[in-house]
Amino acid sequence: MTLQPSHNLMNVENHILEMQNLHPGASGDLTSLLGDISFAAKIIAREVSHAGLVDILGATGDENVQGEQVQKLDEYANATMLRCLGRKGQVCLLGSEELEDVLEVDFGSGSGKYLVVFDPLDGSSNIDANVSIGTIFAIYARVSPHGPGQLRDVLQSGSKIVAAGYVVYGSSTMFVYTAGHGVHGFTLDPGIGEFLLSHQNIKIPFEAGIYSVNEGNEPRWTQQMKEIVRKLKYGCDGTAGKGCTARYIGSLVSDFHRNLLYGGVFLYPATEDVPNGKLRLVYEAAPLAMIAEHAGGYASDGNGPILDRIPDSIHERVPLFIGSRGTVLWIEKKMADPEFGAGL
Ligand code: P6P
Repeated sequence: MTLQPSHNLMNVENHILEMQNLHPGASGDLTSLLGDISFAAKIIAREVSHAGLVDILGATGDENVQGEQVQKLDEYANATMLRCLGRKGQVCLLGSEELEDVLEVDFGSGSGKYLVVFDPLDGSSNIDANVSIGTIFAIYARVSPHGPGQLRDVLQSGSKIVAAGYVVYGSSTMFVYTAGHGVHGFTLDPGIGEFLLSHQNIKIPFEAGIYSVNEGNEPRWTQQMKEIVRKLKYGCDGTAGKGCTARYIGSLVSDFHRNLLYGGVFLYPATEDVPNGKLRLVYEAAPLAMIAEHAGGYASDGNGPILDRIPDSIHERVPLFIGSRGTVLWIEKKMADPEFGAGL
């Protein structure tokens, strides 16, 4: 009897190493950086798992650069990512959604060739209700010369992302990433402290069976957006019952992860009062767009690919339509049609 590959236990570190072997001459810096991120994820997962048991729930009373209440777990996750990343000189810059400015990193070597941008704990307003939350990250190669990183290293389009991923702290903790060779998911076994390969080469269904949007914002949508969402409910041919089912957790990583596995589309449109949408291009939309596209999906700002957008600032917000390729392309096409929804 021969051992079948499917019987092999694969942890995330070994998987990343296998991905590195696809790049002869790779220095190993990206591999060790991804390993540092998965290490930070395990530490954050431990704190999230017993947040209700220690006095870490609730807000710190501070506000972050986004003007949002900083939850103690937010602070802990941010500090953990900063402490774990770039310890070995791989990094020239770190950018956190929780920090106003990027952090130049130069542990003396000044040669860090990568930078990491991350949202340390997205969906944190759900923490006290024990709703699943997540960490989002993306790794870029620097464009500035030797020395500490510079702002222009961050203001690159998502198409330049070298690796991206997220951690979802839910009924189980999962680490999902791509380094350009498929999207792969790992489930944390807390008993051994390892992320084990559980979802190899994830592919998102071409058409959405789920739509995720905050319908409470509907009164502030354009007529066109109202008609787009109506069509999603009734099926694109208008037949009631043939459309998508609604699922909205209010935690981007959780909504995205479910749609990635089952097929779905997440929408956060611009509204009259939030003309650029709510979600951040650098810290949320671009990393997830990289994942979506490498799983066969698509991400749009309503006009074109999220991955083509070059940020003007590190906290720039964008409308976001992400998930099943066929459905997101249909939304983009309808948004380009000035007649669509006009008669309502
Ligand atoms: P709304 C959480 O605060 C977050 O940034 C995302 O995780 C989530 O998708 C979105 O905001 C929810 O926003 O306006 O629907 O509560």
